Amino acid sequence: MKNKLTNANFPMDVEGRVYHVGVKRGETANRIITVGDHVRARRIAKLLDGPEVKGRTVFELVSQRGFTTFTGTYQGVPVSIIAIGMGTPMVDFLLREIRACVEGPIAIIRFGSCGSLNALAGCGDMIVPSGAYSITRNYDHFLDGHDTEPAYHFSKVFDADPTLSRLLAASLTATLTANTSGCKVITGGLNATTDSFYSTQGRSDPAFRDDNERLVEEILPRERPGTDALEMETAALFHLARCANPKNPVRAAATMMVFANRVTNEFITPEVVDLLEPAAGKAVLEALIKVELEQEHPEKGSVWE
Ligand code: R1P
Ligand code: URA
Repeated sequence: MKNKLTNANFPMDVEGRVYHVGVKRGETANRIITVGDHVRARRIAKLLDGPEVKGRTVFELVSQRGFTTFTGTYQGVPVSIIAIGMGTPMVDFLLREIRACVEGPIAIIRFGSCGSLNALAGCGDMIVPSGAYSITRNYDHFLDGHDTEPAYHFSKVFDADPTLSRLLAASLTATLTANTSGCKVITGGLNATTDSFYSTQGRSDPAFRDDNERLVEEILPRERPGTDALEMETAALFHLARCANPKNPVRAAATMMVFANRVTNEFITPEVVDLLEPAAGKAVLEALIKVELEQEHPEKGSVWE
């Protein structure tokens, strides 16, 4: 049997499920945490209300395209946690498809990992950026006769939602000070979102021509001073939130765990990740349920009812 497409611009199946994330109306909340790693998503989902609150069970859906959605309530407030994998195309799928399934405003926090360019932000610390920009590889530079063009392009900065970011920073500071030893929360700097973990993050690889030897130490500080973090999704989220129809706004903020310090070359240990992820995840949930959302429309027949 063929699926009937109700809208050629926005394919959904006969049940109203979006094509990649796989959810339908009532399976995602207006408040969303998005992460890369599905193990991290499951860890956070364990903090959601259980059967002791109105007999609730957490809804879970793994889509064929690798998106994992958990929806339930946290302290009685509907929230979704969605693991998307890596990279900006996945952010585009996520935000557009969730928008098509959720009525009213959306608040979304990305809870990711990053490489730190700030000597003060060591492994296990948290960064809450005030804005994000993209660094993308200029394919043309690598064509014969075009190597005078810059090899990498820097976008302008897209701001995080200031209220959501303030709530997030305050919540992380309060929770992490109580739960982990000596974890710092670094606020106010920028995040660079790259289209590669390797070339655009200045990691040299003799297997390929990347022309990136000066990118991180020299070009980036000159182009965008005050950059604390390098990762692969946040600028796409802030950019698309800004482009959302104002009748149906999207408020977006982000926080990143420092997994690699690019100044000192340290890398986080699994033991620190095991301690940090649930503690920071709790802080992110607490910030997310505090932000005020105008005209929240609880969906009839939703999975959290
Ligand atoms: C690269 O290892 C991945 O880690 C970071 C980057 O943005 C990229 O997705 O975030 P996550 O840990 O959320 O996946
Ligand atoms: N995620 C990234 O994108 N880069 C790092 O160095 C670490 C985590």
